[in-house]
Amino acid sequence: MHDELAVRAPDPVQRLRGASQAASTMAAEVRSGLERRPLRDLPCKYCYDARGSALFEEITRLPEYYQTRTESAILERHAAEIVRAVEARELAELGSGAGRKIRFFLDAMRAGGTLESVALLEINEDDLRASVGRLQADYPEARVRGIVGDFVSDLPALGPGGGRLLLFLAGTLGNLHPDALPGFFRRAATVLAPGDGFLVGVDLVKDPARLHAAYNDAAGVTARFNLNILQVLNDQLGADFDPADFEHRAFYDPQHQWIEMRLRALRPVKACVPGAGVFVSLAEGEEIRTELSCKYTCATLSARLSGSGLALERWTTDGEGLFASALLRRA
Ligand code: SAH
Ligand code: AVI
Repeated sequence: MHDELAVRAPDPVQRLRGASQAASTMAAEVRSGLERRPLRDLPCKYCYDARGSALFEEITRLPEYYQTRTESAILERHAAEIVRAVEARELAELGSGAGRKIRFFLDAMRAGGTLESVALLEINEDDLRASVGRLQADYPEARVRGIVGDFVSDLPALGPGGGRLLLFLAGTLGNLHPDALPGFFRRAATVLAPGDGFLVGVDLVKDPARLHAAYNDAAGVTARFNLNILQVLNDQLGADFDPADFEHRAFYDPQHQWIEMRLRALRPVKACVPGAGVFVSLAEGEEIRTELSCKYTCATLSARLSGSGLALERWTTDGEGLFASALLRRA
């Protein structure tokens, strides 16, 4: 075909900001996190570069990491009822990652003849493009689009709701600070029309030993996932961290009912992060928090919903009470 006659299909993936804006947002967030006292922290969304996303996928297959297989079993059993209850025509997913679990819903909607469109909102553009491509190939009857963005600030990019089932799986909600949940739920309600559904995966409070094992796996994959964030700072902000100067630490805090993931300096560390305009000097034993993974009960999650415009309609758990699927409805 002559070049001038070639018609290019519109890009199904929308970037909300250019590379330089994304880089300056990252620089500002990393800087303020590394300057925070008494505990420095790094936003866990920066764990997910290509290597971090691949390591997360490896985590999902670990024997200790019960979350993925437990949630998948719940969704496999209940996806069709949920799709019918919400009368969904559009599926939208926040932090879609490898985009596998959404297929339970797509298959149910296809079987019911209601599938019209799919929207994925994900920070990792490569993962997002791969997922969009696979879903386009496997569900050609649906309009599939991807949005490269942050589910904390970019929900409006999904556009107005109506026949929408919004998915937020894996317990990723737990990676937000609990105090951020009411605001997050209020913003989610603005992209849902009355009657639309919001299905949230919730990792439940449980035996601390079980939680400890899930974040301190014997094969050391979670440790590599955690340490990778330093490599992300090296690659994207020109930092000079040596990951060998740090060790992975993850522990359950029963008072806050969350897992904290941290990096602990094994020796005094001096590092420069030129892209963020910050110089870091850490004493031996000093820690940087890299992730919170909050665990909930039905009661503690419900308390965060109050005043958000969303109501808990259904709470489905596995037989062992490890994980829950919460169906919220826009009132
Ligand atoms: N939904 C998938 C993946 C969960 S892992 C599953 O159920 O297995 C969390 C995903 O959220 C990753 O793909 C990560 O890149 C994405 N993510 C993390 N923080 C994000 C943010 N602030 N905005 C958008 N995506 C984010
Ligand atoms: C994506 N998120 C729900 C995972 C979690 O369990 O909080 C990320 C993770 N961190 C360590 N292991 C897995």
